[in-house]
Amino acid sequence: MRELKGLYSALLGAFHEDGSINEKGLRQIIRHNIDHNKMDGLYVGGSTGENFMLSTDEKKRIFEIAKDEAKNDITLMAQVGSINLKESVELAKFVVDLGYDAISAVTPFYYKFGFDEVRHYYETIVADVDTRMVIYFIPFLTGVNISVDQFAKLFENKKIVGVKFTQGDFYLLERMRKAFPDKLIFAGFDEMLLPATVLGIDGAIGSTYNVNAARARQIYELTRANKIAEALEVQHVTNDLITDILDNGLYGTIKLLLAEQGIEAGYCREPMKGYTPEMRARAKEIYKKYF
Ligand code: NAY
Repeated sequence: MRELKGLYSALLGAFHEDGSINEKGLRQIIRHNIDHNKMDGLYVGGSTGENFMLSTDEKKRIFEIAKDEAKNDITLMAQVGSINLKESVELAKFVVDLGYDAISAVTPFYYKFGFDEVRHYYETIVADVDTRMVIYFIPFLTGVNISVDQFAKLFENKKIVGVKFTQGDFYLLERMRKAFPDKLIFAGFDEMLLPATVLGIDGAIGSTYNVNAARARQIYELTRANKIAEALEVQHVTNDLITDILDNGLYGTIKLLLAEQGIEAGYCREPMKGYTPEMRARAKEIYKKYF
């Protein structure tokens, strides 16, 4: 079984201006992450992949393209979560058949699901598939919070091996690390990679790693080697970059930065906005400043 620890790029979606999948661009982004960025893994179908705006067939096509392009060159984790539980079950089976190394699922969102419903959701997704599940915990977007005691209940299922922790609450992260030394914890906020690494994460999954992989690797490795002051210098530059990216529009700007490197990352899916001339110009400035 393949190791799941390490640094993953959250794979961007690549779309044509009309919103259809840009397969050529998607393949270029995947290769860039493997050959140039030297990532340990790819997180396919997450927020960064604009997954929640896609049809089931489009999600399947992206899972297929990623596996076809990456083959066994990199660890592949597929985000299959959806508030349509039947779709999640179908996607989980689909990616396991494709040979993905693990699955992940966002907590069910929009309705105020109780914990029993959240637990039923995860148990149902993993029931008929022989794979490892990483819970996608991102309360700032879903509104769903899970306590340490509730995580303990979810982790009773041996197929549920970890959590992608997109949360800035370091007290909770420390409590989780202490309570679950054998579960995998992946940090989900790139701007907090250093402190999360200090607390003993097993890896990280991020959107900005598509363009900022070398600095992310430095932060991760320097921190693990206890060279905190050096790691902090790199985190400072990284956070200047992330602040500029967030100000200009997160996924669109990452795509424009990839375009500066000759990668056809394309457009974002509507209702995410298109590119204004100002946004394109600002992305060029950001590229010159940091790369
Ligand atoms: C996902 O599913 O793609 C992720 O959650 C990856 C983690 C990213 N979170 C989101 C919501 O995009 O990399 C982070 C994030 O973009 C970055 O830290 C900037 O805030």
